[in-house]
Amino acid sequence: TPPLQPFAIRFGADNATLEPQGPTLQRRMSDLEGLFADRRAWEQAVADGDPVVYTVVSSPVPETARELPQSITTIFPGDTGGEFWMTKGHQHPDPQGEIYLGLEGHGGLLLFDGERAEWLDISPGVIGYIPPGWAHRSVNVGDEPYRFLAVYPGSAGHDYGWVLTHGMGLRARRSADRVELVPFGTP
Ligand code: S6P
Ligand code: ZN
Repeated sequence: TPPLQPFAIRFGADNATLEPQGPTLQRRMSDLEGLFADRRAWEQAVADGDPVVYTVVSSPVPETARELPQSITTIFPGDTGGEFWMTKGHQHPDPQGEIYLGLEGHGGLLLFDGERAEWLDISPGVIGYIPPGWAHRSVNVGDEPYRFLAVYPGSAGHDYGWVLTHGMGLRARRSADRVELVPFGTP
């Protein structure tokens, strides 16, 4: 693919869309198998309407080498077995950095390099930096939709299997009115 020509991309009025827009995707509860600690609660949520947990809308910039795609992720509020709704999480097979810019709501960026886990609070106006080699997952810890803009190298790729094998180091659980971070193995 030849490089694109320069062009402007605008946020929609609700910060949930991009104009012009490229591919979009929706991930439902059934797409998140094996990710929540409480499998029975996950099965119940799938049986109970299989809700949309998050959506991703992308700009038209393609995921190809040397391009710099962007996307807005919207995670809806909720928890499954006490674990806040979250993205699947992934590693970049080609270790390259990425940034997230908080747009709406209140979330967390969970980072795991296979040994160390880090948690960054993300609210509107905050940039979270994801260094090369750190798997990343986003979590909505509020009671409204959490939205962020991601900007990432087009050749970074997405490895979802890595998270299934290695976990993410920590889980974010609802505890009274706050977020409790617990070790990954804790049921
Ligand atoms: C891409 C970037 C985000 C995520 C999106 C959904 O590198 O990190 O656009 O793809 O937040 O998360 P996931 O884990 O389902 O790809
Ligand atoms: Zn990524």
